[in-house]
Amino acid sequence: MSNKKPIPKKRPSIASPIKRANTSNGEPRTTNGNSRTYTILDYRLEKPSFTCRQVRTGDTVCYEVESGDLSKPAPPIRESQYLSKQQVIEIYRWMLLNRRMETALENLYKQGKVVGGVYFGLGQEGCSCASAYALGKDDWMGPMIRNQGALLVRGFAPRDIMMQYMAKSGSPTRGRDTTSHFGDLEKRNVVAPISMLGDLIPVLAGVALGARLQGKNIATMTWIGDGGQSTGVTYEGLNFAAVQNLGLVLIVENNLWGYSTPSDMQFRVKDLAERAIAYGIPGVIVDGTDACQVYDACHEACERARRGEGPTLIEAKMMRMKGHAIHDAADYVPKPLFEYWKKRDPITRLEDYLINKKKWLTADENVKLIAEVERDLEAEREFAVNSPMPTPESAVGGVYCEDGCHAIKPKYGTPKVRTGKMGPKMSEAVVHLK
Ligand SMILES: Cc1ncc(C[n+]2csc(CCOP(=O)(O)OP(=O)(O)O)c2C)c(N)n1
Ligand SMILES: [Mg+2]
Repeated sequence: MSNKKPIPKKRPSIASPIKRANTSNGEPRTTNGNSRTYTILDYRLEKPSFTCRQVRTGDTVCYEVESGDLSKPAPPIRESQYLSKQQVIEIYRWMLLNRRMETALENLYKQGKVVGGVYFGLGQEGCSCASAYALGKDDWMGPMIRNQGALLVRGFAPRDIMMQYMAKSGSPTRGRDTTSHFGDLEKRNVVAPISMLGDLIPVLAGVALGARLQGKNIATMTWIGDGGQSTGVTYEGLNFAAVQNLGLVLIVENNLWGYSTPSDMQFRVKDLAERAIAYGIPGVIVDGTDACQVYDACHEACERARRGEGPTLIEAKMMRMKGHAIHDAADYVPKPLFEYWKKRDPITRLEDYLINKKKWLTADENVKLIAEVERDLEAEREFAVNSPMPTPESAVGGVYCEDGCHAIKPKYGTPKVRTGKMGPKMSEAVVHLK
C-alpha cells in the first residue's frame, strides 16, 4: 500500500480541513524528535526575491537593489475561490474610485485647499479595498492612513474623506481633525485610525472581546505596516488576541518601506507572516497587488473569526508607490523598484483580467464604468470644495461630553459576565462564552 497522501482537489485554505490537519491553528507538525516544521500558506503566483542594500558615499546614504531579477513580467491574477463575477467587478470599481479620489486629493493639496498633509495608497488599492470587502455588516475595522479604499468600501462617501482633508464643517469630525482621523462607531463599525503605530491592534482585539461578551463572535480587521509591526504594542495586541482566541484579522501591509527605511533594514525574517508561528496562529502570505488573493485570504480569516477560532495574520506584499506623504519625493527609493512594481499595478492587472482573461467586461463597458466613476467623483469633489468651513464659534462646542451624547449601547446583546466572589472576572467570562 502506498503511503502517499492523496492530492487535494481544492487548494488548501486557512479554513479548510486540509490546512487544519497541517498547521491552521499555528500548531507544529513534528517531523522528528529534534525538530519541528511549521507551514505558512502562500497564495502568491510570483515570489519576488530582491534585496536592498545601503550604500554610503561620504555623508550621503542611498539604497541600491542588490540582487534579483527585476525584468520579469507581472504574474496573472489568481482565480478567486469565492468571488462572483459581479463581486470582482465591484471590487475593481472601488479600486478605481480609491485611486481617482487620491488623485483629486493631490490636486486639492496643490491648490492649497487641504489642511495638513495627504497620504496615498497608490499601488495598495487592491489590498485596501478587497480586504474591507471581506467584512460583514456586524464586523468591525480600524483603518490606517493608506486605507482610504477600505473607508469607501465600508460606506464613507468620497465627499466625507475630501471634506475631512479640507477640514470642512460637514466633514466627519466637523473640521476638528484632518487626514483620515475619523470613524463611525454607530453605523459603519469603524474605529478611527490611531497615529501611534500598532495601537489599533489591541483596540480591535478589544472590540472582538466586547462582542464576544455580548454573545457574538465577529471579525475585526486592522492593518499595520512593515515598519509599524516592529512596535511593542503590535506584539501585545496580537498576543492578547491569540490567547483569548479573538477574531482579529491583522493585515501586515509590507510595502517595502517604512518612511525611508527599507524593509531589509527593518526585520530579519524572510516573510513577516512567519511571525504568526510565534503567536501560535495561522500566517498567510498574499500578493497585495492581487485583489482576488487578498479577498480570499481575508474571507477565510473572517470566517475563522466568526466561528470563534481566533486571529489570523495576513502579510500582503506590495510597494508604496509614492513617498510617505505628499511632502516626501521618495528620492531614496531605487528607481528600478518603481518600474518593477508599476508593471504589477493592481488596477491595470485586474482590468486586464476582467476584460481579456475572463471576458467579464467588454472594453466598452470598461470605458463606461471608468467614466461613471469619474463623473461620480467629480460631483463629490464639487460638493466638498463648495461646502463651508466651520464657524469660529463652533470650536467651543462638542469638546466635552454633554449629558447622554455618547451613550454606548451594547450592539449584539446584553453582556454575559459571570461574577465570582471577587467580582466580575474577565478570563472566566471569555472562557465560558466561547
Ligand atoms: C509608534 C510610532 N512610531 C513612529 C511613528 C511615526 N511614523 C508614522 S508613519 C511611519 C512609517 C510607517 O511605516 P510602515 O509601518 O511601513 O507603514 P507605511 O507608511 O509604509 O504604510 C512612522 C515612522 C508613529 N506614528 N508611531
Ligand atoms: Mg511600509
